[in-house]
Amino acid sequence: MKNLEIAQLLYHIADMLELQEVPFKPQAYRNAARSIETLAEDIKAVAEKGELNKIHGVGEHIAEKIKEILDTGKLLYYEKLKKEVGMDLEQLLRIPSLGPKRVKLLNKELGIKDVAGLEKAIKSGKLRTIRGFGEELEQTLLRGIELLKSHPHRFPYAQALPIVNEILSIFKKSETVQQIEIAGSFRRGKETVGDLDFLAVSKTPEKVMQLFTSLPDVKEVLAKGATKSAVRLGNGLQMDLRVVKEKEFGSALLYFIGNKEHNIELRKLALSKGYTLSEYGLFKLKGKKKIKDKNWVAGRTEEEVYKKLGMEHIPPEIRGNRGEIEAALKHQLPKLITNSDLKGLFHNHSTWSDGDNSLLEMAQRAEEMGFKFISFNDHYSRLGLLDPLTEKRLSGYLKEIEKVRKKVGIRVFSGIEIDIQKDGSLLLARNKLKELDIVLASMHTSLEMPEPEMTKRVCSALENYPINIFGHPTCIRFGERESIALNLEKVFETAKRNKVFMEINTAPNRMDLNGTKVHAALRAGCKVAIGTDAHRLSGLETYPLGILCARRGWAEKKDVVNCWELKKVEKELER
Ligand code: DGT
Ligand code: CA
Ligand code: CA
Ligand code: ZN
Repeated sequence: MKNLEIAQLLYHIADMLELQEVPFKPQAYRNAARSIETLAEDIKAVAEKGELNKIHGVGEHIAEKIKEILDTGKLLYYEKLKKEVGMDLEQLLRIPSLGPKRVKLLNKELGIKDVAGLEKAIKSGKLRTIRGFGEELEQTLLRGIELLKSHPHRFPYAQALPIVNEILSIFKKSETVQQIEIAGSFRRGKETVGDLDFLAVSKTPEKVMQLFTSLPDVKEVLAKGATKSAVRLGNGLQMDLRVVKEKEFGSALLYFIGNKEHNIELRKLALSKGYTLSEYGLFKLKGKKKIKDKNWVAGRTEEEVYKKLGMEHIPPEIRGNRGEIEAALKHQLPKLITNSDLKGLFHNHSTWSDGDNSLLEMAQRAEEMGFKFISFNDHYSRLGLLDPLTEKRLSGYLKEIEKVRKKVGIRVFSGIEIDIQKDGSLLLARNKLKELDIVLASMHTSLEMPEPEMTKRVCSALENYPINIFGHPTCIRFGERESIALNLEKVFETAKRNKVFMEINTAPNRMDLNGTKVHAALRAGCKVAIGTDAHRLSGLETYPLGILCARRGWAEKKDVVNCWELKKVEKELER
């Protein structure tokens, strides 16, 4: 499934057009990209039906370009733009605080073309000769460059998900394997993955290797051995596959699910209990003698290994050496939430702002999906987005929500998504905001502020307005921009005091807050709310991504507003 890949390419085109100061087109490309990244259906299938231009925001022109990518694997228009721009814009824009405007200025003034050039300009002190580029910004940029170097390209979880499902199903159908599972960061539900790690048990490993290295999307075979191979797919994603013995499958899974820190701690624990643990199994230590088969005590399943070590089975999402081993030894692991614990979905859009479906259609779908409530948070804004809610249209919107309430059997919360302005103010007064069930505040503009100002902006909004949810807190968009500079510790503290819930936004290119940040938010005493940020019916189906983030953050039902009884939700929303 190439949806996210194509969406990202369209975003890159938008950036390049913006740099060239082409009017309107960048927004058109971004709108199309946004629709495609939340499309539930495989875009290839949509193209085959000839229905590309039925996707919201995809007109004749963009549809043709998508077809070209699907048919030929590349896009000449994109290549041409890249040449014209003559810069490594993709990489440069991944640095926090750098937008098209600044990149253009850097290119004009200092001839900077790529990240290396930027780093040189900072280190030689040339950067600060440009107006608007002070010492503080230099530091932010340097940090961003370091981050970029230490994090080579990673793939969003949502982009890897259909690939993983497809590969597992191909192998299961092929009957070359008795068991196959995905390990690594993907299995831990991490929001981005470096590569994919598969593990299998087979009586015919050579057939498994053959099938793996000749999968349809494989572009390059990096290694092909008797029991271990590595390939790279057309989109650049690398995948490893190992075949292990049936007796070792559990211990190998434990090892390859990781993470590394978890493995190291577990190994230490095993030693302290008179065992030695490796990917080959758990063995009883007998003096200083070499590890022997007859000393093998466990390894067939993960459960078996954990049990022998006297602990509960630890869910992969929380394996990170963040206290889970101690908790499992005391049989006090958190009761992590699951998909079926969700009673409702926050943060949804409709045709009242930039969504494709009506309020009624969205609410009915949520009801069909078995939810007990839905909250609408259409954009309330002044500029930028096409057709946002304004003070004038607000009453019409609320009246229609009133009508929808009579037609569905679930609770429909009224609300808006309102911009936190540069100075921390909102466009609506407190008393107006209080008329809404749920005020979700977030940021879409001026994202390049330095940390102290940004933190002040956010905290001041949370202090001074009756906000219920702080939306997509870090503003990260995979492949497009890094997290903004924000002191989350201060934000969590302020949010807790003001009873503001932190959002887990499940747009596939956001997953914001991510798992480790959810963990920090919960430890700071905050509650989290899963917001689907759905702009059409299919967007409602992204909620499992939020469950993953919540689980990685050790969230139990009490921590996640979506899991509460309606009465409690209503009470906690009151101001
Ligand atoms: P990624 O691919 O960067 O998203 O992250 P992972 O966690 O999938 O890392 P990867 O693919 O390098 O390795 C898969 C797992 O194998 C990792 O989670 C733990 C295990 N592993 C890899 N290298 C080591 C190591 O040096 N020591 C230990 N104890 N475990 C390792
Ligand atoms: Ca991996
Ligand atoms: Ca790997
Ligand atoms: Zn938003």
